[in-house]
Amino acid sequence: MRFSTLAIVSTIFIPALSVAAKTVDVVMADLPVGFPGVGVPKFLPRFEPPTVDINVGDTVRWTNKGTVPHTVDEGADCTAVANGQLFSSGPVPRGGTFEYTFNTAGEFPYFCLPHCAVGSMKGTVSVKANPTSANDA
Ligand SMILES: [Cu+2]
Repeated sequence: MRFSTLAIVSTIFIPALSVAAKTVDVVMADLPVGFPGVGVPKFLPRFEPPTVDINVGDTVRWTNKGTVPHTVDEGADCTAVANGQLFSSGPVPRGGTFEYTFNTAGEFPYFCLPHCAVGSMKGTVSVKANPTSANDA
């Protein structure tokens, strides 16, 4: 009697390939920075967490839990992507949210327009190719 490895592997892994899209939260607020216990605690506007890892098809939801408006602008070094900027929220007020669904794999640096110069309000979304996308080609 032959043992069908392929059948067993398929049975185990096919459900795992159906990865449901998810939403990941990032907070925008004045949060403590620096080294705990050293000097006076310092609060600066920033994104928390500053880096998120997601899969293609997932959504990032930024929520402003601070007191002043923030933006979510694709770009590095406080400079917006010149052409084809994927996302630019405009001012997100206190309590407001901005969402973007990433449909392409890659690294997407972003920043807050009014607070990038402070040096603290930058982030990166790292998007991995979804395992199922290999079957979509
Ligand atoms: Cu800001």
